[in-house]
Amino acid sequence: MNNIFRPRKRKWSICSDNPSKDKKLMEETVKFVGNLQAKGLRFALVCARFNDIFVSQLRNGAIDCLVRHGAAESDIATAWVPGSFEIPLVAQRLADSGKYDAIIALGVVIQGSTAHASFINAEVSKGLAQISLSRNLPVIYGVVTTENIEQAIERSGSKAGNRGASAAETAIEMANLMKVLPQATKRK
Ligand code: INI
Repeated sequence: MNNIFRPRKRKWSICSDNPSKDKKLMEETVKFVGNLQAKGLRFALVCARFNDIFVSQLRNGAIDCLVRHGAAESDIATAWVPGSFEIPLVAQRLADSGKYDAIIALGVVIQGSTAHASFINAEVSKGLAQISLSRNLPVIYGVVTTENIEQAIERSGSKAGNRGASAAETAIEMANLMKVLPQATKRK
């Protein structure tokens, strides 16, 4: 029987017989890592006013995180949009300005009795991913999608942390990672 189609005998992953050699090999690999130093980086927050009581908390968490990691307040801009559905268009404009190292989208979409929220979520996540890839810029998804108000409370600065702060941390790491990655060019 061809090797490729032979059933695997082991059900678990293969363990090395020389871990220290493996460790050394791993240390010699090229690594691209984004650090968490935000000094000198510029950020734009795009915040939805809908469910503002929660979004403001996400924004506070994001700004607090950016500043604690060294960002200057004057390097943080905020654009407010009516609802989460409007976030992608404004994120795209800010991305095209070339002024920011990362964009952070903040909103809270709470599921109601209709499918309205699901449609918003699908468009926002797709839109932000598209902008990020087409503009080659970190566009961070800090939109909280919940089934009810309690879950929104939990994610905007209480039991489940602050999703604005974690989005900001992701933005810092991604902005720095983009700086150390090789420039886009033809494969050598
Ligand atoms: N926008 C939100 O940000 N969160 C929601 O929970 C929400 N719901 O449930 O309706 C919401 N709707 C408004 C939407 O984002 C647009 O602003 C509106 O449809 C106009 O385009």
